[in-house]
Amino acid sequence: MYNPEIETATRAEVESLQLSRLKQTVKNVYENVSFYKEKFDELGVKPEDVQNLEDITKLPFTKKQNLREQYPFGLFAVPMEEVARIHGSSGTSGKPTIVGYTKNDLKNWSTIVARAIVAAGGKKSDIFHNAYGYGLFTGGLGLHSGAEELGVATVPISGGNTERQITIINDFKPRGICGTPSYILNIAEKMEEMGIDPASNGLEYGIFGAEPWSEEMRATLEKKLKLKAVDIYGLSEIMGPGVSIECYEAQDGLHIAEDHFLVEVIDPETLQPVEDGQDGELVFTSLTKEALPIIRYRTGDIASITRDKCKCGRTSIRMSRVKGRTDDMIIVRGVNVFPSEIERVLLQVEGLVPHYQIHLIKKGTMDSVELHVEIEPSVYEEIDHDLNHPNLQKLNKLIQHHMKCTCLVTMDIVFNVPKSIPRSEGKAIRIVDKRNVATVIA
Ligand code: DLL
Repeated sequence: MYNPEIETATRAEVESLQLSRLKQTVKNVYENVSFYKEKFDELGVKPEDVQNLEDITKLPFTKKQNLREQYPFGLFAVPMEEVARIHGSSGTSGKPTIVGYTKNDLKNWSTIVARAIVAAGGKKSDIFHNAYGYGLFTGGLGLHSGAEELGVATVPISGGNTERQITIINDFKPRGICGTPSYILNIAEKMEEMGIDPASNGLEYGIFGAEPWSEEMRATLEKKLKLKAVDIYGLSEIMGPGVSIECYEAQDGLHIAEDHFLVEVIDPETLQPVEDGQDGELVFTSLTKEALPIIRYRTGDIASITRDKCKCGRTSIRMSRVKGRTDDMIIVRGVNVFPSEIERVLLQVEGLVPHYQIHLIKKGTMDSVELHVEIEPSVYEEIDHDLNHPNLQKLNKLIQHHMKCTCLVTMDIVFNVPKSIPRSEGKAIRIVDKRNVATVIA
């Protein structure tokens, strides 16, 4: 472990640290961020009203919309001379959400990510290939700073230019790699096309996240690349990558860095807490951030938490894989379904490659869903490039059947020829909304 004292602390120790940091954070936002002062005053709550962790429920929520309204720096709690870096997340439309870090914030973040890399199986002696995009996106620099803090030899390749990535991987033989699962899959496939066995690169662990992915995608990546794939979660508003990470030993739930982030899980409709083990919306409060402290941030991400012991010995609360975002959930004839659930089913169907897109269309006045899947090249040969081939009709029925049994939805299946579904170089675009103009929901 990178920091065993914190990572194996007792619940009482963690909660006592959280409470003192929470009190400090609440006082800080009340005194330094007018948005929070107004919100607190509206609710009639004062910083002194927070005397234990449960008192957090007295505080207002923060939403992405609030950050947008305060664009770019309205929620910053420090003057610009104390801000050492600015990041942002690209929204689905309009301006990005802007976040800032003081030097201390950056130090904390890199320590948290160093800890995460060790949890994922990383060692100081590693070469570490970082295929997350560098730039306003927090993925590239977030992993980079953590890897540097740990002292691994970091390759700051960023996303894109896949052939060059492959040459570098082949020549440098990194032990660790990180990137979005969809982009790493893209790299692995390109290797196959180039006649390189992705399993032959000596990779031992992969740190994948920044987008929803399924256990089936994990199995695909682990098999193709012969590595252990762990899930890393985070969001710019809270910090960036490293809010939580799975451990190499168990790969069973993501350990939350609770010394820096306080987690709640709420019902997105009633806003009331849900029981451990129940799915709900993740809500985080930052406990140490200086430039952009944030209170009860509604992430829109659906997951559950557990306090059960993990076999790795870490004592933190763990969150489940993120099922999806509330705003990515599609409703097909009254049934709610997340793209990741569709992915789970698709990846079990033989004859398809693990790339797909969900198109929302209008049929007359009704909303309808087309599931675009891509045929494996060998199958495409077998059916003589004929998309009306009876074998495809059989496959169509099979997919429909699985969708109906597992996701409880009926949708039209559209077969695409090999290599025609766009490949990701960062976060994959899974939903294409064609109901009005051709807008894309990223
Ligand atoms: O995606 C930070 C990050 C970078 C995380 C690299 C992991 C690795 P944003 O661009 O602000 O930040 O997007 C945050 O991405 O609210 C989730 O909806 C989604 N997300 C992030 N990690 C995961 C994950 C980065 N492991 C949004 N599984 C979050 C599912 C994830 N969704």
